[in-house]
Amino acid sequence: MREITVGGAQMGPIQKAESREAVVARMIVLLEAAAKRGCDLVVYPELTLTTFFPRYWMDDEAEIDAWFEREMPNGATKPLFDRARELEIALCLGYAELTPEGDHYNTQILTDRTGAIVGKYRKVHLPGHSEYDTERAFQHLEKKYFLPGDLGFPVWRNMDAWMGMMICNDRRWPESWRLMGLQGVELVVFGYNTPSVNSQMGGEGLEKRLYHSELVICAGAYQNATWAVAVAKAGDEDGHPLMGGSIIVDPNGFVVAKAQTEGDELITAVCDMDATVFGKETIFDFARHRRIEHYGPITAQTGVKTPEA
Ligand code: CDV
Repeated sequence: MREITVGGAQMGPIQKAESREAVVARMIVLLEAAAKRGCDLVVYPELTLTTFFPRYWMDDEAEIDAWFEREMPNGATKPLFDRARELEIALCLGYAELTPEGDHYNTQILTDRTGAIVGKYRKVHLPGHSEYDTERAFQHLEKKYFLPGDLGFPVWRNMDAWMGMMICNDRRWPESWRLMGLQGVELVVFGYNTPSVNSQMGGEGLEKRLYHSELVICAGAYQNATWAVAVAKAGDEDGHPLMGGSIIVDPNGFVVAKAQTEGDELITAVCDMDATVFGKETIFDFARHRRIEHYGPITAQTGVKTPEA
């Protein structure tokens, strides 16, 4: 058995005025709880350190850049990294990254148990729009504030397991999962900020939004015989509700732990990496069963082309 005890550290709302230091203090409370429950790895949400700022239209470059981190760890997050190192707990957390070249990404990092960063992922599937959209109930400006990720979907050897990362909207795309599945991924970790309301269809309802999230995570985990840890930032951020529903899913696609609140809440599960082996060697033995001669359009085209087009 190769057991890793994983903690999903769901974060409650972060208001626009809240400082990174205050958020990090909350993250450390969850980290301490994770230590008590024997966690080896703790996963935090997408853009953990701030409110979900892509809902706000901003033109001023300095105002935009204030939401971004120029290095990781930095002054605000050092206490988290220090405490994690003392507790020998690996971390995964998302943040807005501003590179020395001036590029902006929606980023997530993975550390080992010594606090060293072993992996970095930049969100590939950016949802939303780049221009102000008068038709929406609220804005979702990820395409304005971030570049699409340029690092692909790698996996990393960490704690004797193959780990991969994605961020939020990536979970809805089977391609994200498969690219890591093709590298033998055993544990996929990610955070999300999903509004409780569909900005383009107010009547959709929270239940359906939670269902779709769980559906794609369970399917991705099953179809690639991998564990998955999905962690929300949830609750009401300055009048903008985000859904909770953080889950840990096993390689058979079953939910083994689920958050019950929309606040700071730790979910945990003991995940045996060897539980991925059966699926990988039987129904999802890719080498034996995949038929790549039919898959060309998946990388050759983006939009739909009906046969008569
Ligand atoms: N932060 C996100 O990527 N949110 C999207 C919303 C906009 C649908 C998501 O897929 O949850």
